[in-house]
Amino acid sequence: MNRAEVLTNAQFRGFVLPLVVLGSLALFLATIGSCATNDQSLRRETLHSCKEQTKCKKIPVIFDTDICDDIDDTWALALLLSAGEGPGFDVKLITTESGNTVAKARMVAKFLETVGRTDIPIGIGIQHHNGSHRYDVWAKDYDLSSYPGTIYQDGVQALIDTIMKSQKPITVIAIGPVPNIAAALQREPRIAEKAEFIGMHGSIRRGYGGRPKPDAEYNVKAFVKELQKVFTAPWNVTITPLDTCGIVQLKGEKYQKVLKKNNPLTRALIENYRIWKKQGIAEENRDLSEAEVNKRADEQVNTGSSTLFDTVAVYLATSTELVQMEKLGIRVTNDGYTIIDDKAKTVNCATKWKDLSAFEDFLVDRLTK
Ligand SMILES: [Ca+2]
Repeated sequence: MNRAEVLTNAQFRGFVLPLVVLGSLALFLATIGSCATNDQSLRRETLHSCKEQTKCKKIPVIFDTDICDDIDDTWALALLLSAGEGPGFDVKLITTESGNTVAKARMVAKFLETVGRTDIPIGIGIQHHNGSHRYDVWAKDYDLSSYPGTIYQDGVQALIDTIMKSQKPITVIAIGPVPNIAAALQREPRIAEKAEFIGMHGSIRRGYGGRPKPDAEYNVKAFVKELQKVFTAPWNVTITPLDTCGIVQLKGEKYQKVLKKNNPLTRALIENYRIWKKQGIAEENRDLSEAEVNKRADEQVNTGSSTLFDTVAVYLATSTELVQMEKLGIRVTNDGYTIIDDKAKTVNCATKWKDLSAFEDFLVDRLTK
């Protein structure tokens, strides 16, 4: 007869039960504590070190994109949806940013349907006009009402609700100007307590193309007041400024692997890249024949990628291993610069690559799995 069997009911209630209750309470508090911890980087490192995808917990994210202007958003979206080695994402919502956000939602919807991910809801962001964008022609005939998943007409409210209703902290990956996120913070400031922000924003010591002077980076300059609001909100802010994201480009064998992969994801990606490239060449050379535009676009599309700024923000949601991070006070100036200022709120900045080549490998592996 073991010890448990000789305990009477009274002994159980008086002695064991309180212990069980206390133990459960301790476990509950520990769980709450670990969920509430703001040390998202620890969470990311843990996830990054997990080699077997099936054993990894997916990172809950909201992806806020100004897709349809520069093509790097589509690369970032493809990376987000890719299922290669390492941790994956639990994409709770994709919101469209700035300009014609309805056209951008059509693009996202068609892309998600093409790759079989209509489980992901789409939120239409604040609309600034109903004109066209550089490569929205890819989804021009897509009927948004035919999207099998959920479309939220009010993307800002969808963003708030997704964060507020989530059991776990949400990572907001923002790869464009941030009017939606600023509006969400204005409408429901408590989202900052339940989320962290990772963005492709700014230029600390280097500008476009790695030049040794900062630039007023587009995602900042386009909506300065909104970014000031987002950076000063009481949440963890991490960015890849031009210093790191501005020098990412795939060429040679690495690029050829993606180009030749020919699965639904890479096909949709390269189709968009070709349209974007043709549109750009045609706009810059109005006298060129269509045949010549196509020839030049094909040559470039067959050779390498453009600068893939936004992909680095997606990477930072999984790990910071390949970059040098600095905690810097960052002030967003009214003319769109991100200046180091010790009195400003601290931002985690990826200011240098430790291993850019390894990041390129990560990107290629993920996209071609
Ligand atoms: Ca973008």
